[in-house]
Amino acid sequence: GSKVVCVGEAMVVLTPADDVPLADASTFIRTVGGAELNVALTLVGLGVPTAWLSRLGDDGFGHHIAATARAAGVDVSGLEFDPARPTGLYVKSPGTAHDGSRRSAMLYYRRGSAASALSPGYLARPDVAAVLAGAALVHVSGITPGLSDSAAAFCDALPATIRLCVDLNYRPALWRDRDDAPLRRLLARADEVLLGADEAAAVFGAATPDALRRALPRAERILLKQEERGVLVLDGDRPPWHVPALEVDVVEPVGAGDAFAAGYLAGRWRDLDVEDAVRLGHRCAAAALVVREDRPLELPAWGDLAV
Ligand code: KDG
Repeated sequence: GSKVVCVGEAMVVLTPADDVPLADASTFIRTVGGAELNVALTLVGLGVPTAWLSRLGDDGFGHHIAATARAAGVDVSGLEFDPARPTGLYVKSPGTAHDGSRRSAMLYYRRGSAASALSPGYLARPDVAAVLAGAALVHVSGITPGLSDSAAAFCDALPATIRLCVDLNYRPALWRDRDDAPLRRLLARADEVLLGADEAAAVFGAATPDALRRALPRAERILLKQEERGVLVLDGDRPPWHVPALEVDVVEPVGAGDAFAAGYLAGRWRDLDVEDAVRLGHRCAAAALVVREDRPLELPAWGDLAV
């Protein structure tokens, strides 16, 4: 296969049009979000042939998401529309993050969504099997196994022969009343794992190279993201090495991890060495950090990888 195939829930995103608290907002800007769709959209922006697999409600929001992905050039031939379940939604609530910062809180309206009904049966659809047959790599986040029991079974049923990249994307709210064993299984079979140091500590109790290599024995490569300090690369038997991030004035962090993943995967897809691919990831992440939007508005041009 030659495509990158991203798999996971997309949602419509509503952001107050003015920078006012949600309680006072009457006008909203509608965009699309969801970790794997964000990755897919940035990948096509970087010129990588990309497909996105998921389920959407057979409703206006679902058709808007599909049209947005299709117009951007993402292969959406494996999407399934569900007449019985809605498209998920998330709302940004400016300046109300629970940690007391000025960050936005994210309010999710996704329980029972069409994507939460992902299941092994979806994988058996001929159009989905055809997309997977064309995959050079499948990218999925740790959000997907947390959506429901059937979505966890879907992750377990992904063919063992595919090359898999997992971005941990730890969402405590999804795991509060759910056993995280499916998440651990997904990570344990991944060829490439992307995770933040805080997420590693939350899931594995430690973020040291030794602890991660033990917890992720199959991973050929682990990218440990250390916020503004950059990324620690654990690559096979080589000693860990560090690739510093770019210094930027952060406007809104949502989506930076997805942009990083897309830049890194695009670099690898284009046969850059790991270090240059991580650099490209950093540049895409920086471009997402300096805008309110969840995805970069401007992407780095090829042939211009000096940091
Ligand atoms: O990484 C950005 C995502 O967090 C956002 O798009 C929403 O997929 C999402 C999620 O479940 O948090």
